[in-house]
Amino acid sequence: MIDRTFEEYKALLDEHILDFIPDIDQKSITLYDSMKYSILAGGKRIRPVLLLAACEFCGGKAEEALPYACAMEYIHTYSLIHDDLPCMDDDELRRGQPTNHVIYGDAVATLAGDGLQAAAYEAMQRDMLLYFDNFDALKSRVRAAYEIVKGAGVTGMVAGQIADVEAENKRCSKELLDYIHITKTADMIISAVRAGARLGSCSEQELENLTVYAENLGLAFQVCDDILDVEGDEELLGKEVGHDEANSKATYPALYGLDESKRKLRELTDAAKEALAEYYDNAELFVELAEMLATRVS
Ligand code: GRG
Repeated sequence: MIDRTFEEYKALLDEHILDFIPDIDQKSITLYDSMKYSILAGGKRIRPVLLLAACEFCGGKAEEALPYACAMEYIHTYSLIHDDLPCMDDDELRRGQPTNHVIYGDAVATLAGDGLQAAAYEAMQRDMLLYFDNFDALKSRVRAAYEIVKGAGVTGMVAGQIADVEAENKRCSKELLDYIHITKTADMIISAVRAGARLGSCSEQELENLTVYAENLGLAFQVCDDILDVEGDEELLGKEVGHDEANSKATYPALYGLDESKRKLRELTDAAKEALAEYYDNAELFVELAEMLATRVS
């Protein structure tokens, strides 16, 4: 049962966000500092909050899901650090702060991303080691970790990133655009929700409904990001805008125009909400989050 708000889950996450980074030797303190810099730079924490909420929605305890929620945020943060590098999107502003490589240089920023990714896997594996004598608890943790690793992996986020890089300055079909958006962005949102559901020992029906919600929310998230890159406020967003057009990126507004992109965003938001309609009194957080995203662009 979800009985906390988005802000309360975020506060719980923030309180523990550094707990699962291993104690680092003084000789590699620069690595720790650069990882910490981006982790504490002020992300919205949407993916880990979704994970914690999905866990409680299905009957689990958010506190027990923290290693997985933090792992999710470590992976997401690594992907942003790498995406901002000069060899990728070459961005100088992220979460309202100079990007990691602007502060620490390209080599350290690359390693900060690598370190965060490794810390994510270590956090989940270390937690699993604690449950060898409880097969049911171990099973849900192994399943949750698999959801996360798969969403972040070479058929998920990394596949989306390579397709995105290769689509730059080229004509992009609608089919390819959907592939990029689903893999690069939606898969991490789907994996957050599914991992949380697994940790809460979900029923098949709950998993199915939550998955449909997350598929629609994930795509809506990227369509919203595309629209904000055209008409968003740089100060409010904490990152540079106009980058997609300048880099000839494949985006919804570029292929469909702004009006049609906004119509699509509304359609996806409604479909996300509809997927959880039968849980009306327990799904408020999910519904509000979908609506909050859609209203960011209106
Ligand atoms: C480098 C393997 C690799 C992947 C990078 C995340 C990503 C893939 C690219 C970032 C490009 C981008 C802006 C995608 C749009 C969706 C997205 C991931 C936005 C950032 O997520 P938010 O808004 O960020 O949740 P905060 O900072 O709040 O965590």
